[in-house]
This record gives sequence, structure tokens and C-alpha cells, in this order.
Amino acid sequence: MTELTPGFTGRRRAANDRVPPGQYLTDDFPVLSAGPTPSVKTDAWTFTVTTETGERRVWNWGEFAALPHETPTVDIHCVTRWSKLDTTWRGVNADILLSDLKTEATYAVIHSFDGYTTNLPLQDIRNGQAWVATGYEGKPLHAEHGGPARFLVPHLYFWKSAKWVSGITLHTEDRPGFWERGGYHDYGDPWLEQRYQAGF
Ligand SMILES: Nc1nc2c(c(=O)[nH]1)N[C@H]1C(S)=C(S)[C@@H](COP(=O)(O)O)O[C@H]1N2
Ligand SMILES: [Mo]
Repeated sequence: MTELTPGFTGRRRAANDRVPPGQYLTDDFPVLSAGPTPSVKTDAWTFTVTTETGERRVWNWGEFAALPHETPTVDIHCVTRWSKLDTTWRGVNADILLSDLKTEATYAVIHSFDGYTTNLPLQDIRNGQAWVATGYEGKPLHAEHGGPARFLVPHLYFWKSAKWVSGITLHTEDRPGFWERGGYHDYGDPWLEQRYQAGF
């Protein structure tokens, strides 16, 4: 296949080269949530980016919908060992949400309306690698998969793709999130099988 995916410049690999070690392919879309699905209403929804100095950018649902959107097709990899190829999303690239913010931060924490958090290096959500997605396979994103909006950072294990996302905070130091404090790997590269912290 020679199809190109937004955010990636390489030639797509054959399907069997696209499954990281220890993963199996599924056509289903399993639901994995630590708690019940929260009801997040779009008329009360906001998305907030806050820098380490407290500078903020806030979008309401209408303002967010007016931002330029992309429809990336990506492979996703869950630490519970399922991978799903060629999932198509619709969302706003994180580069747009971070643009014209002055920051010295090197880490980000993604926050959700259910209290879930997950951390990652700021560079992992720059340069076209992450989105705030509101659509999946041509439809509004279903609530159980994180609708109205979820984070999407497909090059890391899927627990980094926070559902019901409410915002991003930027930090000069690493601040482990919900599962990272619970023993999941701080970074979570599926190709290196970075599933759990040493000692867990
Ligand atoms: N807000 C929130 N986001 C979350 C979770 C969660 O419990 N709450 N679970 C994470 C985990 S462990 C995984 S594997 C994926 C699962 O996404 P899915 O239910 O759409 O498959 O969401 C991630 N994002
Ligand atoms: Mo997960």
C-alpha cells in the first residue's frame, strides 16, 4: 500500500508489519474505561489549554467546530493487546490548539471530564501526531468511545488517548497521570512494548 496518512511521511507498511510485538488484530472496537461513561453535553463543553505560567486558551463547542479539521486514518494499539488498523477520525490537530502560546514546557498532561489524566512529552503532541477528535468513521464520536471529544495520539498505547477530553496543561516537569501512577509505563511506545513501569 502506498496510501499516505496525515502526520506521517513514510510509505505505509504491509498489515503484518503494522502490528506491534505482543499485539493481535481486531475488527471490533472494544470499550475500555476506568469508570462509567460520563454525560458530557456540547452546550457546556469547553476545551482549555493552560501553560506553565497560567496563560490560557479556551474554546467552546462552536468555536472548536470552526477550527480547521483533519480526517486522519491511523492504527491504534491498546495495552490489553488488541490493535486496530486504519481507523478514521475527524478532529483538530493539537498543533492548532498549541499555536501562538509562549511556553518553556517540555511535558503535557491531558485532562478529561471524568477526572482521568495522562501525561506525555510535549513534543509527542506536536508536529502532526495528535488530535482532539470529535468524529469516528464519518459519524459523531460515540459517548462510550469518548464523545463528544477525545484525545488521539496513535503512536503511543491507547491509554494516552484520553476520552471525554477537557484540556491540556503544559509543565516544565513530568507529572504522571492516572494509569501511569498505577504502574503503566510513563511513555508507552507500543513498538518497544513499554507496557508497565519496572517493578509492577
Ligand atoms: N477519560 C478516560 N479516557 C480513557 C480511559 C478512561 O478510563 N477514561 N481509558 C483509556 C484506556 S486504558 C484505553 S485502552 C482507551 C480505550 O478507548 P476505547 O474505549 O475507545 O477503546 O481509552 C483510554 N482513555
Ligand atoms: Mo487500556
